[in-house]
Amino acid sequence: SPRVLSGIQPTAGSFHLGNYLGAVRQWVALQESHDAFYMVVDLHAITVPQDPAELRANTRLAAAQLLAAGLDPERCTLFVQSHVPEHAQLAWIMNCLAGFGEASRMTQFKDKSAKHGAGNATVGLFTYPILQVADILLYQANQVPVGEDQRQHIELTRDLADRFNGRFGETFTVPEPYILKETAKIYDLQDPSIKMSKSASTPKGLINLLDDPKTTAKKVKSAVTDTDTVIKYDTENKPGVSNLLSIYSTLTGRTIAELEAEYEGKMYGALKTDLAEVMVEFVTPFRTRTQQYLDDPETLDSLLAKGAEKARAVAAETLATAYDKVGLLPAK
Ligand code: AQP
Repeated sequence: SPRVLSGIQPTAGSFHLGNYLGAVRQWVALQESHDAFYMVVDLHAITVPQDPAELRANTRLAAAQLLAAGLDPERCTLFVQSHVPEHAQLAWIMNCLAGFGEASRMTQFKDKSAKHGAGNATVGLFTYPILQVADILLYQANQVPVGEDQRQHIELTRDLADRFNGRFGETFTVPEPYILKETAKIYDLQDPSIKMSKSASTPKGLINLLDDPKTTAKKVKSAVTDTDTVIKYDTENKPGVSNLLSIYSTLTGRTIAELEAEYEGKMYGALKTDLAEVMVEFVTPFRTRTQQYLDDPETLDSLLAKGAEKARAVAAETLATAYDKVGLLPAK
């Protein structure tokens, strides 16, 4: 079966709704039909300063949330990026293939480095899209389920795979992005012109999945809409309402058209109250399940160790081929 690969950062505290709807939800679905590899990308996390003890705790927390969201270690390979050293090793090869100019054009780097103040960004942050290239190519992934913000990095991955294959002979599968239109970009609840993001959103605009459900309900109810009164999906003129409808539709499996019909003639308050309830119903069991996995760190760690072993078997083979193609002398 076709292979998918994706990763998520071990964020402090909690995944947010954008992470879940944009990516993790698709991961859960794809494990049924695909040979799926999913990882907690701790090497990406250290591109910005991290407290060592917190990073360790957040890595476990991320894995617990992925399991709580529905990843099943029997159906997918779930692991921690740094447990598979081949990621850093192939990244070096890719660093030596990528142009400085093309790396400089990555908008995620520009956005993220701007937040740290010009000149303060690390070289690691600059090359993190290239580590991502290595992440994907190591597994010969056919598809990469991500949010819209990652599209440019998948393009870079395709370019570098083509370049390597052209220069050294067919080696890497050229992957496709897997981005669902409806949830490609979840917007900040207070500013629907920007994506919901752990670093750009204000706390009120950001739905953390592990927030107290009361807080979540409050955030939904105070979401910014517009001065009109019609509940209609229109991203251009009604970005706030459209964002709420997308979230509502995805979480309930009901179409936008159905929701528009149901809320015809109703006030924004009614939509928000109902969506708040839907959100609470979603996050409450999610919180409980996450806590259950965290309460048993030994099981969690051994599950991640098994995942890393499975991942390494694939990654080591690809890396050996790439080293050989490049002309690195094998150790006797
Ligand atoms: N708002 C979003 N809508 C849809 N998808 C999103 N993703 C992130 N935000 C949205 C997707 O989530 C996956 C994991 O991304 P990540 O590891 O970069 O997580 P993050 O760092 O927590 O995401 P942020 O909040 O966007 O971080 P910053 O602020 O650092 O940039 C990816 O597939 C991503 O597309």
